Amino acid sequence: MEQSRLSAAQLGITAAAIAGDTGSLYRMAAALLDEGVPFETVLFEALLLSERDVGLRWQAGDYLVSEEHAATASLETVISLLAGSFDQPREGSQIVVATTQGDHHSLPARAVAAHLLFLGYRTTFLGANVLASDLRDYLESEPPDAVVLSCAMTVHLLGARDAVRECHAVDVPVLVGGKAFGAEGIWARDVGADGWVLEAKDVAARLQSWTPDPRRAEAGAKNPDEILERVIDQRSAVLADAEGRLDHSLSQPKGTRWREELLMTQRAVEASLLVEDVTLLSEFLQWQAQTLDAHGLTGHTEAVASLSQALQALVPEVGNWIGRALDG
Ligand code: B12
Repeated sequence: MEQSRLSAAQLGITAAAIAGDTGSLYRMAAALLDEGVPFETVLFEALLLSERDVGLRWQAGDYLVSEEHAATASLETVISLLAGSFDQPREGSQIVVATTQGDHHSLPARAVAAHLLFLGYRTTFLGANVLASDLRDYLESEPPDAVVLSCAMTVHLLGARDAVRECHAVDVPVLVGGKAFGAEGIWARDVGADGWVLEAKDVAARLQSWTPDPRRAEAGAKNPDEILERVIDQRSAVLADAEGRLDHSLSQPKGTRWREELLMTQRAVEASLLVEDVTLLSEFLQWQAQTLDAHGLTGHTEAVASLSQALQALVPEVGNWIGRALDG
């Protein structure tokens, strides 16, 4: 299919998505399929690319959060409708697809599950924010050939490590993907993944070619050391201490937004300590500063300083970690 036709279709799909017009969006996707456009192309180069565009344009301030929500909900509904039109095969490889605990970014994983089902895999999609213990319970009853684990944000990497550990405990290999694993998937090995894939559309090909060894992957994985365990134990005390310090340093009342930002920063500190890579925290702090600035919120420096001082006071061993990340 010529690229111009596909780009035109994608523009129409994005417009319908932003308008929350799921019916038109579905009809556009169905029309492409009727024209003989491969399912993968409709899924990854029309529907998912629209989401990526919406995400980037929201980030640039062109779209409201509510418009991004409308678009995501419409695209997710249409992908579910298309997936619902494929019968679950009675036999063949069995794959469980899940989004990491704490992570609500389920759309890419839903698209991966739809694609695998289309290709004839017995596929189960467990949705967003799947607790590692729940994932284990699900696998224990009928261990699948593999788990595909999605994670969009580095702040959820400890959750990804927990999920991989639980999968390996029942000898199920894990293929991971999503922005959380860093460029080139540098942090995938640290969470014990048996494989990493950059693009959602390439999962099926990797499942065909990989030779996972869960025991070897688990042996190479990182686990929280004694100091990180203490940081995790002290989470609420550190947060309360940091909030107290922030109250004194901010001129205007801080509101709940700062609590969310402090919580996310704490998780980024923990994730960077798990993978023993301060650049993870540097990248997070840079993104946070830019995003808060784009949203007209001042006080990022004070917030980061208050968290750094709270860590210094309660877990002195990591007191300079934020400082090192800021030095970049
Ligand atoms: C939609 C969305 C949401 C929706 C998700 C709804 C849903 N059902 O999925 C909702 C509203 C829930 C949400 C919430 C939040 N979000 Co959000 N979200 C997005 C958004 C706009 C699009 C994500 C998406 O699906 N993109 C489409 C995919 C296809 O594109 P992609 O990620 O580039 O994926 C490609 C590859 O990475 C890879 N890939 C991606 N996932 C996977 C998975 C597998 C298995 C594989 C193999 C490959 C793979 O393949 C894809 C295409 O080929 C992004 C912005 C963006 N630019 O991506 C922000 C974004 C991810 N969100 C962000 C944030 C901060 C949040 C919130 C904290 C906001 C808040 N303050 O509440 C919350 C956190 C909720 C939580 N606990 O997870 C930040 C994360 C930044 C960071 N530091 O990591 C982003 C980047 C926005 C931004 N620029 O600031 N979000």
